[in-house]
Amino acid sequence: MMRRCLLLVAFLFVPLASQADDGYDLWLRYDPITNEALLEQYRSVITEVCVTGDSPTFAIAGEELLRGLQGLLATDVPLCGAEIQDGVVLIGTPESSQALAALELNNNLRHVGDQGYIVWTLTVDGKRATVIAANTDIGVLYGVFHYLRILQMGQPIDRLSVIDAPGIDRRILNHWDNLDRTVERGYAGFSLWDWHRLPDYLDPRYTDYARANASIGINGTVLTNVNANATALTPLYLEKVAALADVFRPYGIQVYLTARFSAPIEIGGLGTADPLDPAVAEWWKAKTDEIYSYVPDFGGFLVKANSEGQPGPQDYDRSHADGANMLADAVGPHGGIVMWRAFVYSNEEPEDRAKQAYNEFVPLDGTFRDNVLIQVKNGAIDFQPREPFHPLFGAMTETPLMMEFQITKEYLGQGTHLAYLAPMYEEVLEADTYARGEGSLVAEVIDGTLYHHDLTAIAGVSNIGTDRNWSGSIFDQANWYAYGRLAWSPRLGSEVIADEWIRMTLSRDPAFRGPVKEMMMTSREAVVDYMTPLGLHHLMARGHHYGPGPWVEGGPRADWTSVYYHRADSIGVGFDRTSSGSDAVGQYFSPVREQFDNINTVPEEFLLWFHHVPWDYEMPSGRILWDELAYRYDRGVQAARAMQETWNGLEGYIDDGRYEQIKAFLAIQANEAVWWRDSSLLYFQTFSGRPIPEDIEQPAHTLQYYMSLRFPYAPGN
Ligand code: BDP
Repeated sequence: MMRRCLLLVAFLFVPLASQADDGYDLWLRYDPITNEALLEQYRSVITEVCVTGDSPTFAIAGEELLRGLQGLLATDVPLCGAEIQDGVVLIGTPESSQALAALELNNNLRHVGDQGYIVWTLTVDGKRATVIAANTDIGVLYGVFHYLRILQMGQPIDRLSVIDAPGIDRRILNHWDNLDRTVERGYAGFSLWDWHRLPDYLDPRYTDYARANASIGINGTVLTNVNANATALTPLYLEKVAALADVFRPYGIQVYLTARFSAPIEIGGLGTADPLDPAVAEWWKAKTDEIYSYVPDFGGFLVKANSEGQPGPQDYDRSHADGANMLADAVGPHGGIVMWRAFVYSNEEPEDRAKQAYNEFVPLDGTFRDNVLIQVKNGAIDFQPREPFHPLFGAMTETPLMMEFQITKEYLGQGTHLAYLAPMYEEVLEADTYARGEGSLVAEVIDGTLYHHDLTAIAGVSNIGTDRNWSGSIFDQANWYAYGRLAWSPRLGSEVIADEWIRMTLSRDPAFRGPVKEMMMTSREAVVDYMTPLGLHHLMARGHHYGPGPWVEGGPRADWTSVYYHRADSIGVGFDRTSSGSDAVGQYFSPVREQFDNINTVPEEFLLWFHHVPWDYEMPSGRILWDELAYRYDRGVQAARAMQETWNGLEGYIDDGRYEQIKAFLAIQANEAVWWRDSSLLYFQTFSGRPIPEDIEQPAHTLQYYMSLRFPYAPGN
């Protein structure tokens, strides 16, 4: 009955060219399974592959399945013939396969929507089969990746009953890529988008990029920087955008662009960009129609407006809603959306920066078009090593909010430090806003369940560039991976994800996996400790943000200095955001508000975020604050050294190329942790006037030395 089996072209069976191991293959290595018993078991369950559809996406799914099986089982798995055999892996939809239609899977497929799938062990035409079925071909592709992950995880496959669908519909990467190929806050080389050679030259990496993203369920990409350039919207560039969209489409990836709000002036020849001016609205409509003529499934616009010098509706005394709605009306008829960023704060505004986004957006709730999402960073300041969840989550009931995480580690050690970010993402997603009483998690705001929104999305600021290993460092690949996995399943634990990534990317050897997982799981906390312990934040160097700069003051904006945030003086340190200070706590729901407001109940990790605390304040440990601060900084250093030591003991488990790079980067991290600790303590000591506890290593240099360091060409600026 399997007459629709697709004959895949023969080159699929050619072994992959062996490459120098530079990490290019990411988590899609499909290294042969070496456990003989497992291998035998898998080989007995899997005898052939049947691809029952014939779209480009089906072809990709079939190719991936064969490629994965060939790698993992170290044998060629044939395609099925007209009659299927025991052990067939059958992929398709009820439309593509009569056999699947006959199985009456519809009841189950009803639950998986247009992106989910089932992976089931079934009897098909009297034969033992593994069925990967979905309602759409993209669902099938996702199912194939899930199935291959099961094999890579070494799990049993003889009685599969997986049913899975994404928790969030739009899972998007935000590339802060400029048209000159520099990447704002990029630490992995230049932009992948070779604009100058597009559309005529299609770098094979575009395909590999799409494949890697599809493997973790990412289905959208904003190609351009939020600090936008209107040139990207001109025909010359739209043709290039269309070429990329054509490559990405069969992988289920939609393209989005950033819209520079002043584009009607800059490339449209108008005298204004006032969103309520009919000529402006007309211009955007025409421009949007033009974009859709190039990219029929264009996703929509991401907009940074009236923030950090970007133009916006407030330049014309209009609101964010006026601006967003004007664009929403333009993309709406085409099915597009607008992602309007809440990352707005103004230097002219005397209000605590942490409060400004909430103050701007909450009053606008209910005034946005249905196809507008507000894109909110995880915390109210800016992607710091640790921030309390943004008070906007839960505070807007009528408007869908989407999460913006940063995958690139602008504030967590940039291109070298190991900081596995999934625990940080998880911490925020699992935070309870109490917006509708206990159990109103941030994850439920984002996945639409809390306020019943159908439009759901999540964004991660990409850490991908032209470096051969994509992310600049091997461990940073894990953050791309983890972002995708959490975007698909926001409640999936960070430890599970670490486990997957290690097995798929590095090694399946338990003697290796255990210690490496431990390194990953403790890494982000180490960074918090040696950079910004106890709720300190925004203490990095000016501009490039590389390295410590707690002394940064003066300059164009107070809210771009460190002293604005730590407020150290002879009495103590920390930002008083309590009800008697800036009252940022007032933006949270009870009882979170009261918990943060009270120095006795505020979680220790947010102490100095919300409170200005005397140097001699007695901490729960029994130490005074100053000593505790010193121990936290030192704890971070010790943790960085411990990671280094662990890794140094793991030589031989993976190839030398990746091993040595990781080793060198961990050494950089350990050194820079010392730099952060010593310079920060020397600086804060000028206020506390107390000695660094004797049992902590004393700084090797003076404060003046640390303050004199300059890095004029640090990347990503
Ligand atoms: C900050 C970055 C800056 C971005 C800004 C943003 O330093 O480069 O433009 O966020 O998100 O963290 O708009």
